[in-house]
Amino acid sequence: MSRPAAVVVSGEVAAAPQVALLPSSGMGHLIPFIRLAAELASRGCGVTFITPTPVISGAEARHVADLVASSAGIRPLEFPLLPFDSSTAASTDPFFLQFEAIRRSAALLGPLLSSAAPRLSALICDVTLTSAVLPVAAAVPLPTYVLFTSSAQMLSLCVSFPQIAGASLPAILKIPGLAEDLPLRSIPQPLRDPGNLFTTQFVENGKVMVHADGIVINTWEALEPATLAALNTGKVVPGLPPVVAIGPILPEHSQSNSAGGGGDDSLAWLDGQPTGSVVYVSFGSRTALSPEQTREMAGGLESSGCRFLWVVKTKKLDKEEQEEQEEQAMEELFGDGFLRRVEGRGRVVKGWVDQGAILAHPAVGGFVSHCGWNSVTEAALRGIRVLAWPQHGDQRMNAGVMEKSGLGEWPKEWSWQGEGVLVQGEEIGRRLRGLMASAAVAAAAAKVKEETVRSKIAGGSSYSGLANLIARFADSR
Ligand code: UDP
Ligand code: G50
Repeated sequence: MSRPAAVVVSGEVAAAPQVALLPSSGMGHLIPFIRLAAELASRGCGVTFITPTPVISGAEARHVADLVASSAGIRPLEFPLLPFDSSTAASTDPFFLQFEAIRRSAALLGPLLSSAAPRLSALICDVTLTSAVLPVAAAVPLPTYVLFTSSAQMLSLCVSFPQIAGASLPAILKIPGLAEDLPLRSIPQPLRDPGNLFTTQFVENGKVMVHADGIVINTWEALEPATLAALNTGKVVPGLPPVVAIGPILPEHSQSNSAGGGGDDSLAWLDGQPTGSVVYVSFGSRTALSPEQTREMAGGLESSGCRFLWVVKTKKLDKEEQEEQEEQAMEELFGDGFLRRVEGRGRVVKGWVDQGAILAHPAVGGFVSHCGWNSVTEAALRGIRVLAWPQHGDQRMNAGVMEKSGLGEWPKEWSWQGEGVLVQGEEIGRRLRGLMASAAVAAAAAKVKEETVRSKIAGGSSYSGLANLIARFADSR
């Protein structure tokens, strides 16, 4: 792909904006940054891609290496972190601890940003780092935008939570400016504990969002029109900078070939399956079902009668997964004879797959998903109907947005992680059969796809959102 070296601003040729991107940790935060880097480069921006090191997962390291190798327009910049003693931190979640390690190293960013060549026009930093990074970037000085990697509804919670938070939260939360109530059971679990590290970061980030030059968000007008309007008219909190919807940030075609870690031939298997027949099953990059729930899932997929491609995770971090004794663990996990009984119509894979490419494959028609926000956006882009089974974090809120769009169904009574209630295989099979047989859901999902695709092509809302953003970068040089 050829890349223009300059952008045209009101008839004149201006120097290309130079944008630094600062992701945090976890594939759900890294992948949208990688995709944004590719979109910005393809629209003529110079991109400096900052990587806080060491990274905590093998998938993260491979993805960054692939991005840098794939595009001459993207310059890598390493950001070595200070040592961080996590033993006294108020969380054991490896991703929250990595957010904290990056936040505590933020002072080291100043010299990196001010000495970058060519001179930077703007910084886009991950939402999890906002309160630590904004003051450092302001001192450079460098205009700073936040990439919000979740929904507009989640952004509304984030910016209003500092006011709502207190010793006890009501069973139903009211977010200013939003028509719908939010049940307490749907918000990320750590937020119910005011002392949790995630809560501290979330509140600090929410408070300072008003000081950013803009909030770039991976959603789009057709998906969350009322919420975006409320955010942009000061109804959620007054004084918020422009919330610019540019989603769905598009999957990179070349991105994950080597990131697969080698050997995944799921796409070749899909080539042999009938159109729209396969249900893809995945709970994202950082969520493992319990062994008992995994066995019920196996029973559910078997009894549904559907063809399926199931990505199984048994550990939160991929490093730990590689250490496991795989062969033996698999048979034990699913119950005797499962793999033999579903042979031909079902495929189980362990490790990384190219989900963007899988959801784009014509054989795939359904998705049993934890509703990580990236997964929701990828399913919408391809019109894949979703059976939502949120597990933790922002996933219940995401499932709510997904269901409201018409893309799929969310059995709200299904438990989430830590509740210790097993969802029975028969129930999973029944809901899945119902979803795949529903003509109404198929039609609604097709409509979501059409609106989503339209938002990304020339003249569409997200296409224009990104164009306006780039014009602002150019102005600030
Ligand atoms: N993903 C992938 N292959 C995998 C697992 C995940 O390509 O085996 C991608 C997926 O397409 C998405 C991201 O990783 O872009 C995961 O983000 P999401 O927000 O869906 O969930 P999380 O992993 O953060 O819970
Ligand atoms: C992880 C998680 C819950 C959760 C998110 C996670 C989000 C929401 C956005 O990444 O991405 C967000 C995260 C952190 C923060 C502010 C906003 O400090 O378990 O909601």
